[in-house]
Amino acid sequence: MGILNVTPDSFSDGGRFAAVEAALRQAERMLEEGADILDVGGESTRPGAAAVSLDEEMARVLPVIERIHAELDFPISIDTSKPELMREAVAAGAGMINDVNALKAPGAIAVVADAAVPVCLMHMLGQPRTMQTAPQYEEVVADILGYLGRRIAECEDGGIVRERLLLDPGFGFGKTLQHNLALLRDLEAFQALGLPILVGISRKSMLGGVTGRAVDGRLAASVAAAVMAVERGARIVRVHDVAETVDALRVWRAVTDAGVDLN
Ligand code: 9MG
Repeated sequence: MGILNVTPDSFSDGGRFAAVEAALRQAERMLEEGADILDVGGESTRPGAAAVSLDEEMARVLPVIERIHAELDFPISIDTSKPELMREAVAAGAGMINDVNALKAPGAIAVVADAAVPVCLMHMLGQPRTMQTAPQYEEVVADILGYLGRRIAECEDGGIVRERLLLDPGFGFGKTLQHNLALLRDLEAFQALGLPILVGISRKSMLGGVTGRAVDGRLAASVAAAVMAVERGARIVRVHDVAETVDALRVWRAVTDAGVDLN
């Protein structure tokens, strides 16, 4: 899953039309590099990020989704927690919803039940503005497994069929470095819930915590983490650097499959 952020930076040189064209070019590149899904988002979820109004988020992402849907054969996921935008994005061509808030906004479950598209439920402790202030768990893996299990039940009660759900432990969302490392080490435990696992680790601060590198120096760490996640059962990895991740996963796949047909 390639990440396409549509943020104010993308409008700085030439306004919204230029931003849509730039987004289309970025999408084309990620498709060529081997991404299977494009995740389009208009509100940053980084710790401390400012909230964006519904109107602004819609104005950022809907023209981009419409244009990419019209031009490319590329499954699009909408990264949002706002039910109104989920509905409009699906109408504009998105075929999946990625919600870091696990459909907790009022009305979100009903919108998704109606839209009948796959949805990723991610765990987050707190809200982006405050989530990194001393997050605490009794036992991080068990606590998040319990949370996701409860969200699955609430979604099913609200009319979303289980087969449309994906799960994400939410690396970096209300977790210390030690929590994040434990989650990656024990990612296989999430297979117990019987649903596909999606993870986003690309360029995140946990990798800076281990390597001491700034965001633009975390490529090797991101690729290594993606391979470890897939090895532990992740079905989708959400990444900035598609070409490098695809190459690494091709090597992992070739080694994993080697010798299967020998006997
Ligand atoms: C939008 N977004 C940012 N980080 C993410 C992560 O780790 N997982 C998912 N599903 N979405 C994310």
